[in-house]
Amino acid sequence: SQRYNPSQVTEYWQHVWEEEGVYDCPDDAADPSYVLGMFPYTSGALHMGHVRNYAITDAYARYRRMCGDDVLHPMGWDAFGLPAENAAFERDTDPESWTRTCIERMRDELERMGFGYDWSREITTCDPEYYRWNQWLFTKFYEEGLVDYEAAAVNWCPDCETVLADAQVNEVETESGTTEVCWRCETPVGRRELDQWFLSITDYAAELHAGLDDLEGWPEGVRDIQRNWIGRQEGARVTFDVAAPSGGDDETVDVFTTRLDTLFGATYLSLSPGHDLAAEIAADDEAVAAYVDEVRAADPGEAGMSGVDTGLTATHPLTGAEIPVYVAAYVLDDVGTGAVMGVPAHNERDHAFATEQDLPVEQVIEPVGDATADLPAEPYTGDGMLTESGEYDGLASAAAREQLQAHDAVESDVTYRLRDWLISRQRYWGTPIPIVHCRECGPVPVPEENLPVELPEYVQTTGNPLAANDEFVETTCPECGGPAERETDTMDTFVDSSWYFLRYLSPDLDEAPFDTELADEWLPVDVYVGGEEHAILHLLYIRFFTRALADLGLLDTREPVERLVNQGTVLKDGTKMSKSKGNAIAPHEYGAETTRLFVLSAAHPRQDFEWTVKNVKTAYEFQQELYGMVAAFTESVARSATDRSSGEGTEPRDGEIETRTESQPHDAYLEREIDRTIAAVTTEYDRFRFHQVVGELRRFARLLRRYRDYESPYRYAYSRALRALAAMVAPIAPYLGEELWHLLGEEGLAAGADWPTALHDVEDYRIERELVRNTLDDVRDITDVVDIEDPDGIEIVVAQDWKYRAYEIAREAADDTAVVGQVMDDETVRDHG
Ligand code: ANZ
Ligand code: ZN
Repeated sequence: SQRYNPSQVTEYWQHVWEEEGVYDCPDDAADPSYVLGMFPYTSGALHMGHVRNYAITDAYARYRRMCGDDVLHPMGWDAFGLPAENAAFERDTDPESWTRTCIERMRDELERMGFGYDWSREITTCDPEYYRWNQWLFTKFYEEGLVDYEAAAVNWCPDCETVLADAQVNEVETESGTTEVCWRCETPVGRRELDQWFLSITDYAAELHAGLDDLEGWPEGVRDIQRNWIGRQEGARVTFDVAAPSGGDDETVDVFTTRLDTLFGATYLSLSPGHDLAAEIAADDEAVAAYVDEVRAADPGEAGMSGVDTGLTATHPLTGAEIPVYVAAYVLDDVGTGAVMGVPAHNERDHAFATEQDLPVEQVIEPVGDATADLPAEPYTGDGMLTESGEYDGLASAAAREQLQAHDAVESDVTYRLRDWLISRQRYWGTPIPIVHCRECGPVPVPEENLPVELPEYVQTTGNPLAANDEFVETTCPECGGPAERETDTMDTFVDSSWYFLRYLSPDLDEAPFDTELADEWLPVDVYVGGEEHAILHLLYIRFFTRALADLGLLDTREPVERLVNQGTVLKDGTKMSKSKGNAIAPHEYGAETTRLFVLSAAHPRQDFEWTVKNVKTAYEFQQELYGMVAAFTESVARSATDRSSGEGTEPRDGEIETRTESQPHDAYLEREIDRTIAAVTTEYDRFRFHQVVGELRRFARLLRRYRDYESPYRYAYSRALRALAAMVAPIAPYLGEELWHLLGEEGLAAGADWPTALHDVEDYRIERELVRNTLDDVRDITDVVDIEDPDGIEIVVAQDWKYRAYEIAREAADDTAVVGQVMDDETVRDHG
């Protein structure tokens, strides 16, 4: 029989599709459908993770296109970043040349995989035409007050010689406890004090948090990760009076607490080293000044439970007691109010600090129920019943938190764990931050007409090549015209990817980063597919940017993505497939289409799966099977036509099939099965369950084969079935689909074929299908549908209409060919009614 030769057809169809521009997306779309995969970092090679990611979006885009939508399925390059600088360094080239080479290679690989993109919309973040808009947006954000320039103790990677965002610091377990390391090179992270640029994502903390509840199209897991990252905490703000330091005015200090019920147990107050009052005290107190400096210079964790007594006292707002005021490193500058009330009896850190500093531990919460306390040796951190708390004694913690809010010194408050986004990077290969530092005017944004600030040619240095480039640095102030210096920090590359999905809409627009009207038409992105590792950084930043852009009046939408799909990992030999582990398989090793088919049929997109050659082979054979079926059919049709005209008989030959032109009663069953399969496959595509699509198609092919072997098929129904099969497999295996379509005498599947439709109402079949699926495990239970006894073989008693379905069930349950005979035998069926 005929063999399908994938490598021969791929190039041909690739060419045809390109000629016909089947992936071009019109601007004025009647039914816009925006299908997006996270654009790749330009590392130089496509890996199996990319292939899986893009196979998912491509299948879905093709499916929606066949359903009649105008589908936008674009691709671009996340092209800035440190690895290109490192690669350039190692290869003695420059980041730009390296990146361009990588892009060429990767685009070629994507095309050879048969992924259908509208390449006219390709974007590359290292193009000045792109990053100019990063700079433009930065200056708009600056005008809106969404940009801060602050001295900050920052995470510093000594190996990458750059600042790291909080989310780029990973905690790893070592023998000496947990260590914070760089996410990229795993070097232990140090601390530095530098002037840094921040984007005020915290302005949106409340909205970003609340919005998660409505993101029903996002996996619950990702929403939870974002919720935790934003870290909303309900609590209270308590105001303490502090006696004036050295003759000044009296002060108040606000603390934020989640445990207002422990207020009576506060035995000291502690300020962070960056607190305003700490600075004020340090001005006159050498010991405090020395301590603050020491902490600022220290690496994270190094300061431990150190602290310094300021000699001042604060007045407890309820008891009137005077309690000491400390400055302590464990109190963080940018959390809550930067000050805490110390409750050693009920908080771990306060307990540790009190132990170190010899401060009193006063229990004010009694455990209730089974809980026990071991005070003062250990803090009791649970809720309980109040004691030693005056009129609040005997109250439960929750009730006390509520009632204490009524006090004048207390105000209910909410804080967020989320920090502002540090975007400064001391590296070359990124978007230059468009700021000029003037001695007179301070930091001044580069005016719009002078954008982009282009990257100068690369010169290799240690540290930041921009800072070493005098020609780049030396400039004049846009405000006063005096001598000034250019900012040499570049932007975190996550800025580039925070709005790239908008640039695809109008990639060549010269007046603005994107066309607002088009954005309102196309957004939110209907489906966004990518790895789960982006749950916080990228996927939070796009939500922040979208809101900030909406507030700038550039967008209507406040949420960028309606539906999010996080694909699982491709494993090999039980571990993640990767180049560094030496277990990677190149995308083309087994042929583009076989790989796509296998990757999509292996598991639900969300799940991890194991790469096995056996299963790759199964995918390959499935292609052959479908091709063989269609080829045999079209040959036999052609043959019978010739035979008729030459007056010969119509005996079928080997591998060919005889067809009927007259319908018989049982052909209605096949018609129904075609409808049922279309309905099922449609549902599965809608749900991104491509593995179930393949499952349905396998089942369908099996049924067609049986139908064909049982009696010569009814030509009309059978060819309809094969056409539907070709159309339904096409989103997943586009070359094969197109080839089958062509064999069947049709034209241009990818270029505009409609999604197949059921001829009859299929609601019943859907119910039937659910029933069958739910009961296959225990087929004996569905006595109302099939009555099964089990002597040697299995006997199945079914109504006429159900016989093929019953066959399916029996086969899956027992895989016993004896059953087939029985079920297929109309006599048997009729005998049992
Ligand atoms: C008093 C108290 C008593 C607290 C108690 C807790 C337990 P968690 O603990 O993660 O839920 N806090 C507030 N601002 C801080 C800062 N700038 N640096 C370090 N710690 C700070 O976070 C809430 C608690 O973190 C707050 O509630 C506060 O300590 C501490 F039995 O106040 B608590
Ligand atoms: Zn100036």
